[in-house]
Amino acid sequence: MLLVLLAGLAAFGLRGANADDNGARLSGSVREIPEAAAALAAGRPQATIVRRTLSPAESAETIEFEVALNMRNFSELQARLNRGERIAPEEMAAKYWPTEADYEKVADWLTARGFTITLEGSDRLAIFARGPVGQVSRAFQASFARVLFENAEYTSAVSAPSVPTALASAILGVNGLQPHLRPHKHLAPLQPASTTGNGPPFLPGQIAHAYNADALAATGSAQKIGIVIDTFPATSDLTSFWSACGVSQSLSRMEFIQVVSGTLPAPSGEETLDVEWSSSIASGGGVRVYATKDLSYVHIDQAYEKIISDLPGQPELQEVSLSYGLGETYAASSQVQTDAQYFASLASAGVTVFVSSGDGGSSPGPSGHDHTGPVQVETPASDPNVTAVGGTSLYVDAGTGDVTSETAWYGSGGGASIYFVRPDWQTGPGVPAGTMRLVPDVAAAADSSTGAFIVLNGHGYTVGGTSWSAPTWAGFCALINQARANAGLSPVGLLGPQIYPLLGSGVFRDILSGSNGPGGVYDAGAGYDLCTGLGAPGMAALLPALVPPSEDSPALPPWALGLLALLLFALAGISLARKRTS
Ligand SMILES: [Ca+2]
Repeated sequence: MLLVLLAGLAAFGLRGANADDNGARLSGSVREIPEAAAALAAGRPQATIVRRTLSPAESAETIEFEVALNMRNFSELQARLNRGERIAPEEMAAKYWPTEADYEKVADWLTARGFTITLEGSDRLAIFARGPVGQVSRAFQASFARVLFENAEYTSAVSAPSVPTALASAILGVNGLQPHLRPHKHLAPLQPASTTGNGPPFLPGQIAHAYNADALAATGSAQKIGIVIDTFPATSDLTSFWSACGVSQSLSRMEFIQVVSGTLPAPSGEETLDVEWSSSIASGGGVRVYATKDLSYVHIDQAYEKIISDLPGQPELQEVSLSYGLGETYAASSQVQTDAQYFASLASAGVTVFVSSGDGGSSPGPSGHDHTGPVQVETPASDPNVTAVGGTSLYVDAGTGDVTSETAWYGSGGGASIYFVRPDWQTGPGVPAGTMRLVPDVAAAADSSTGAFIVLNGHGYTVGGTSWSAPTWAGFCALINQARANAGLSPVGLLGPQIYPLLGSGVFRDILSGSNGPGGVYDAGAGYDLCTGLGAPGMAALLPALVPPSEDSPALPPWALGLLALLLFALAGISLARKRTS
């Protein structure tokens, strides 16, 4: 009986595989990869095909992939997000997230092709699955080859996948078929260092002073900053850092969520910088680290899924900091669009996402750490539903710690997106003409030569990169959101529509000089610029500007209202007494 059943299933599987007409080609799911000779002729470092035929062992290797589904009414959703609207998960499910019917149809097809579904998102944005390379190649009718990229070899698709025509309208793309395409960390190399007086390597208190945040009452209390990165920092490094920097923070407020199973890599700097700095700028708040084991897009997207599904139970999680990216011209368009659906979903929930703009200036190469690429911005910083954070070179007075000069850092990523149209809120003095989304939105200290102090593996280091400015901004946002909560306001949410109207009002330190060179094509200048955005924060002015008096909240503080009530009561009593005596 069992054998008959198995034979029947096998026959069904075989018939199904042969019957698929895969009439819908998903060209945006992969990027073309030239043969080695053609790449050499093109003269730019990029991925190349080294061998077209896979060994049996390579074909049998497991590959993880993600079938992303199309959201509905996306332009309507984007228009609402641009107006700063919040949308409840129930409405997202009813109007915008993919339908259950589409989801089931695609999931059934994957299961019938023999794939193991590894994660199903509550938002139905993607189905994560895995299977042997040979099986993926047959099901999606895509060719795989050995590909060389950044001194490592990968098994990657070299032709676009296709799916049955009946599924075409449901599917945005199949991501993960080119595992050599992955973002890089925005971290400049580490140099041994110890703490000093005012000046590099900077400590969180010195940066708070430089950005006028040191006299604020808010500490980020009842806020949690989400960090997505491949691994966890060592808790002993966190406590050593807080101690060395005089920061009052506690491990009890640090939460470590392993998104992808397996052995996590050892801490290497990025995870440590992100957590040490966000937890110190907002020393009264918590941090939730989502570890993805590596920076493959399929795993990073699983972290976004996890955050979105966590939100109903984690109302304090209102800021997210991401310190990685990849040049837009290197990325597959379906991956960029898939991530756009995640960022729109996070914005709909009022989560402010900060993304480092990159360390390769106006022309990041494949590694992201030099200026060898074409003029381009990086994804996901270019997404209109995140706040792109650029970098500056910061100099302070050794005695007072007051800022003496702040200029654009030559590594600061900036320019115009090739994927995203410009949101209507991105306007103001200095914003150049054009129709595409501009990067960055804001900036903070990032230059590694005027860098940040961190403790890694028990030792002190100086680091830099926009990986520093992004968690700094996430910490500042936690202060803003705490102040908003105290005033009875919802979290600030998507920052763009809130901060561009403030351009020219003095709440930002306008960065006037420097460029994102060497060879950089943009210069800093008056107002908005493509190196530092609106500028660096002046928190003592920015925070109140983002905490307006609400219509619901009383115009007088509670003690004044109490006094007023007592006074009225007393007057009423006097009036009553007069009536009685008259
Ligand atoms: Ca400027």
